[in-house]
Amino acid sequence: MAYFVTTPIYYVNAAPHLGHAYSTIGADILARHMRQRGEEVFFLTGTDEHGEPVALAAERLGVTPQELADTNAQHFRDLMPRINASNDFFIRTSDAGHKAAVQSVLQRVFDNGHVYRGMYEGWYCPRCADFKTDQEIGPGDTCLIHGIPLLREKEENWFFRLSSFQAPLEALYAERPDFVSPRTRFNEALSFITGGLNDVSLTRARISWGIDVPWDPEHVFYVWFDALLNYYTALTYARPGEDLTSTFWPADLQVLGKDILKFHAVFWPALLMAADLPVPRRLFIHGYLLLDGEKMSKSLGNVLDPFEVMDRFGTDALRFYCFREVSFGQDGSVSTAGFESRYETELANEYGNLASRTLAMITRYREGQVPEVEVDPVLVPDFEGLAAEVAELLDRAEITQALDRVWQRVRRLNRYVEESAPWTLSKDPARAGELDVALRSLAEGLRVVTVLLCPYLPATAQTLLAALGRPSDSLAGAELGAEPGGARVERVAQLFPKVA
Ligand code: ME8
Repeated sequence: MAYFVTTPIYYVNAAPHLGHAYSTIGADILARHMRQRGEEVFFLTGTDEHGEPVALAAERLGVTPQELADTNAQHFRDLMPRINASNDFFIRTSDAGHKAAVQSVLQRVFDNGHVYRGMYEGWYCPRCADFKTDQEIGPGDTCLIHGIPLLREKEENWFFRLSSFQAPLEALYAERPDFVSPRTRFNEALSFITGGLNDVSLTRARISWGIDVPWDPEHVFYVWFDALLNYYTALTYARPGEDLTSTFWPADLQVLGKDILKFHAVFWPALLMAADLPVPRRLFIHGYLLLDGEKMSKSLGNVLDPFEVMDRFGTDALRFYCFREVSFGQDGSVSTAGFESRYETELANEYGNLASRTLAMITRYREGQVPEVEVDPVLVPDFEGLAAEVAELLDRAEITQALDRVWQRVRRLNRYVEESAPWTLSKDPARAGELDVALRSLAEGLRVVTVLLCPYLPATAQTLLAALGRPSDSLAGAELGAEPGGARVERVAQLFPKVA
């Protein structure tokens, strides 16, 4: 089956920070898991380059918007291999293919009668690139997200008839209770819709950094419509000569932060309906990573540099930490101290030691060969149904819960090492059979948890599966006893060495 997963496309008004890495790693974990299940995956990420947020930042720096976009798009592109994101394409909204597809989809929206000319007057946040409704205005006419004064704008624009999609959107939410999750976000989006929808500006006349409106050369498209369409347009040109929309549209899962809920859960499905296109299957809305209790953001300047974190702890540790520490879907605090503590107690001591002890004992007591015996029945119930449970959780993008289920088994295996005490068994030749069972069970248990950890810790897991002599990462093999004994193992260097 085809599986299409997306991240937001990030503004190129500044360099990437941990918040961007977070969304991307979340989507990557799901993409990798689906590949393990044998699905045909397309994983998309990229950059949002038009509109006021980028134009203003370029002006402040004294460069052209295109120059700023080129520099920062490259930083985002560089982030992807550094976080080991397995994206199949990286879209830039300044790509010619994107521009052409945006013009054609929005021309269809126009031809379908969902666009009219009108006067906009109201409050606008240039950082959000958003026209604010009354509920979205803070004290003293400020932006609730950025805390900056809102601008009073009055301009003649082309409008999108969002109001006429109120009933279709209500029907969508009634028919598809899992369209948006977690549930709180579903309710929030639905109450925005039932509260009454106003028409929204589709174009801007005052800004030139954008995609030209085909039916009016004085206007460019409002950046949000240009940006939202990336999820669809990418499929039209990512593989030259191929139209991937027939295989991958509608998207199976769109991952995004709660700051952009309204655009994705309200504007986006309405826009697709207006263009006669199917709406995505699910949106998963995650929370904010907080630093010192505040949202980490470029405008607040309190960002944790993911490159620095990875230099110290490694990419896998960053991937693990973000989803272990903060439940995906909720807000949660991250800190350097938190990184250090989880790295040491969980990655190095619980998982790393389990791996090195298992490999060392097989090397020492059985000359590097996993005994060809059955797995200890005492462990079987503890692993029963685990892979199916993980798959079911990840179908719902419950990344933290799935990881927790696997980690419980890492801990179970550590207890098993203590219970079976292979070092004692090894001293008594009469207990060689028991030692065989213990070593085989540890190797097999370690293999199963490692297959399930592949999406989270791709590099470490691959190294370890190879060291266990069973390199396949297929989810079908994530059952205790799915692989026979007899593999030759190799010792590996410490997986999570001490951090200076
Ligand atoms: O909004 N915690 O781009 P953006 C968690 N271009 N996630 C965070 C985060 C944090 N502290 N900070 C940022 C835009 N993010 C638009 C999107 S999509 C068609 C256009 C993540 O660069 C999170 O996914 O401001 C959030 O939704 C996104 O970055 C916003 O990135």
